[in-house]
Amino acid sequence: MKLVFAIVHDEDSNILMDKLTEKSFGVTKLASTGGFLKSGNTTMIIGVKKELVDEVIDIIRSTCKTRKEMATPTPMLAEGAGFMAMPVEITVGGATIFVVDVEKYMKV
Ligand code: 2BA
Repeated sequence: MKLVFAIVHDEDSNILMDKLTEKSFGVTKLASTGGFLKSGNTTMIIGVKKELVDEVIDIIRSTCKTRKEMATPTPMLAEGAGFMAMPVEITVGGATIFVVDVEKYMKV
């Protein structure tokens, strides 16, 4: 058993949940916040048999798009005194995925 954590864009989250549940994967959706942009994103938790992890990742890959977003560096990140922070373009997503082993899985 594996646990897949997928951090995705809010706009992709509902369609991703629909596609996963259509294929009978169990999924839990959590509201989360990215540390860098300090804006909302969505974390999906999917418990799945080891041999089905790649199928889950394929669904995530085909659903979650990369996006360009603007971010303004904080003064701590800026170099030099009197720095005027200018927004910079960054690429976010499609998805940041972690796959971890599950020691025990039960429903009681
Ligand atoms: P955020 O932390 O808000 O990061 C949003 C995007 O900002 C990142 O997209 C990346 O393009 C950029 N970024 C992040 N840290 C940066 C830095 N120190 N300097 C310059 N640009 C930076 P993604 O890499 O696609 O990450 C999307 C979201 O996935 C992140 O939102 C965070 O919530 C999560 N994430 C990414 N890597 C993670 C990790 N190693 N552990 C936990 N969560 C992670």
